[in-house]
Amino acid sequence: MSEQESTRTTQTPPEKLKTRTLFHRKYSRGKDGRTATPYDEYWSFAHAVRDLVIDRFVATQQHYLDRDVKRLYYFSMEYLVGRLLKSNLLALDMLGPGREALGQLGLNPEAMFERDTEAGLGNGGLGRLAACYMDSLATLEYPAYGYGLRYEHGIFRQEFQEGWQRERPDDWLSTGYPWEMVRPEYVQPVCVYGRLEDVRDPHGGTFQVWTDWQMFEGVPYDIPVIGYKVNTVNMLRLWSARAAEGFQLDVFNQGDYVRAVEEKNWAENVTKVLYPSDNTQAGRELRLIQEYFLVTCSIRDLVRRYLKNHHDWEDFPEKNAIQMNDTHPALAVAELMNVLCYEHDVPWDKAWDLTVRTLGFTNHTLLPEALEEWSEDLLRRVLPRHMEIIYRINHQFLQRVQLSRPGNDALLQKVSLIEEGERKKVRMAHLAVVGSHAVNGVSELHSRLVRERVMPEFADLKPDRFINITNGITHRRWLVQCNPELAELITSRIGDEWIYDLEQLKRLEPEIEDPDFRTRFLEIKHRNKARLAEYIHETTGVDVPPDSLFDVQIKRLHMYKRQLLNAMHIITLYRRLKHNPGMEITPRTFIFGAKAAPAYLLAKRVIKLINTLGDVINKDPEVDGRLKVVFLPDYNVSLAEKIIPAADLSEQISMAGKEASGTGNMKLALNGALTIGTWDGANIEIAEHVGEENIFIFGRREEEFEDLRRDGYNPWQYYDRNPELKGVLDSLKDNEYEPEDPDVFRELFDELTAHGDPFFYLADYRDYIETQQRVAECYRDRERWCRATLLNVARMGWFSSDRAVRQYAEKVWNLEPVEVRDVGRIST
Ligand code: T68
Repeated sequence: MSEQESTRTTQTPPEKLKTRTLFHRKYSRGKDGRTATPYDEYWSFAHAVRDLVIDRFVATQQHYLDRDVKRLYYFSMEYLVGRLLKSNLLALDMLGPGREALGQLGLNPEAMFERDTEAGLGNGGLGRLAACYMDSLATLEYPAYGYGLRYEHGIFRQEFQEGWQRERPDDWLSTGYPWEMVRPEYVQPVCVYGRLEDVRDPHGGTFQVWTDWQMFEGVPYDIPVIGYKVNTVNMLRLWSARAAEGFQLDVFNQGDYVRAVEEKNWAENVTKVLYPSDNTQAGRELRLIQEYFLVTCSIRDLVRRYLKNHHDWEDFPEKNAIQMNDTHPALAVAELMNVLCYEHDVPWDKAWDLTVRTLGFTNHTLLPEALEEWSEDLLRRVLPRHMEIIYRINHQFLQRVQLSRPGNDALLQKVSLIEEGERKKVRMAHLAVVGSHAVNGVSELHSRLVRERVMPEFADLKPDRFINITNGITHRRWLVQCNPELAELITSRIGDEWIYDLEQLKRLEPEIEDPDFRTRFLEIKHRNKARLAEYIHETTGVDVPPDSLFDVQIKRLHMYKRQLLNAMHIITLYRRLKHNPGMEITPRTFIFGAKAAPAYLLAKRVIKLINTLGDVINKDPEVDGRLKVVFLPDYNVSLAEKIIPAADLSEQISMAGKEASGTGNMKLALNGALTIGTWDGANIEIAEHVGEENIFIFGRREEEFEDLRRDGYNPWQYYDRNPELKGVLDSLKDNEYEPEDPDVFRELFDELTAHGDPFFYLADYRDYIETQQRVAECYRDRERWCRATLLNVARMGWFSSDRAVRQYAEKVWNLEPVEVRDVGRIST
């Protein structure tokens, strides 16, 4: 096909897509209609869609360059992108034409969307937040780049074997990934290890050079990020590690071929695999190298871009903002200093001023086990120059502290970047706070706790630096795309303005009084549930009644998130039914999705327990289908898109003070699920927005746990005083559910009793069970339930990531949107 032919404007959008698909089938895949596999068809169609954005992509980048705009660089070790075929079509306003084109080609659109590769380059909320923000940034026309790592293996695939989690490698790249474009011309060199050596300068002084390092390279792969119905196409640039060209030539030349190839392999290991733990620090050398690799490649890349238009450093913070997604990229503080001072001869104090004005830091957790600290030995061995830089930053910082709060040695120890002790450690959160002009938490409560509990000394020294920006979600994926019928119903009532400005959903409120509106909403929910029930049947063989209350807990498995408390509710109901099989009960289907970190044995035991409960309860004739328990394997973004539109009840039951924000809570409420939740993270703000009468909040508040702890919390007291709770716990101890292995749940029992119940399950148990009772009663009153869910939908607009990103732009990045107008010919 000639260039002219491919850009002919007389073709309709479906025709154009069809022509391009056939073109790629032939010229990219070398296939025809007889030989093409379903994968070839998918690949060709995906490329056809990709072709449609290229003009905008090129125009956007050119526009940024010509106007020399300020850019945001989002640094994140994780991006849970999910599938892109449908979302890209949606952003291009081509979902209908896309379906039509596929139909004309004799292909099934839904099967094609299911075949689309899911990029699972993250663990949970933090990675998914990064993906939501990329979407909002492009849609709101902010000049922004995501920088991350192209892990060869993303988050593991989860299978169950006799109820136990088994991990399998995720091979997302094995068949090629159609959305990426490799850019070998922007390769960056990376140095690690080696030592600092004193060298004499010509004036008789000495300076230090970093020598004997090992070098490898970062190769960038770009994924376009398409703004919704705008010309802006930003990019996510992911770095892949490889041996440097001409690598170890000397070793090759010495004839030690095998060793040379082994070392080549070493470099390629750097981006081999995503560390699969959320909210814990891996503490491994390779992880440190990954973090540095991200930071050094990205900083060198953005500095290169800056120097295209600039000859000095004065404007650097006016043209660049870097956001550190947690402390994982906190070495950016030291690396920016390294690049400015040692490679571009910027004087130290000047470089420090530029660095602080450029960087921002988001904290996502208060859990002590997640706060990153690297041993000084390790950091010095891997990055000797950076260790020196960190010492110098610390020295200057402590000097300033001493000036403003003289004679307070305890304070100096507390805020130091270095934790003294037998083995010194570098506190990455301190490095990030000292090196940034803004530090934010991700919900009101969490930001307050960052200030008051984690870093009170810093908050006292730099009160203006600490701010809050509550998380948000992209409603384009999490409503328009995953729940198209609800989206259409909304549009039929209030027009489609809400897709651009989610707060417009408020205009739905008067509609709620219309019985026809409510009926249609209930019908949609029912269809979504029936579809999910079908999926559950296909994947687990369990039949669940679509009329039952779909009670959903989907998130990483963690003791603080308390999936086990949910399981204790299931056991409570089951035991009640066994004692009184004729009792009235609201039929419920409990749906779980969660991966446990492979080394988190207690969490894996909770998975085993829930699977065991499912095995027992689902086939117990006395239960008679009134309770069902399913644990869907391999929870990921695509599965979330199936579950969320079908949920009735959203379980957000973490111990208060532990869940920094949560974002699943927002997605579920937006899709018409009611929340049962604790006073934690963004739940509190959701309650404020939807009204406390439209959400089920229970349990103790964060301050109450502090008091309980101080007064000596004793879980046995709860055990002894509440016979129903005792029965539930004893059934775990004695394992009434899997008699062949009598001790399998003993550890869970011990955790909640002898080990002190660190997440206060027993303290919240009674209120949880009573609140669940209220949920069950409310659900029976279909009218009341329906009004409450619709009020949730109508009042969740504030939780859009568009709002969150605007707040970052204003409060942290000082960033303006830029309309990309002159695209030339757009090929859609
Ligand atoms: C989550 N954190 C918070 N961490 O738990 C959640 N950690 O409350 C919040 O809504 C979300 O961040 C977004 O702000 C994580 O997801 C990780 O995944 C993680 C990964 C590696 C190391 C530590």
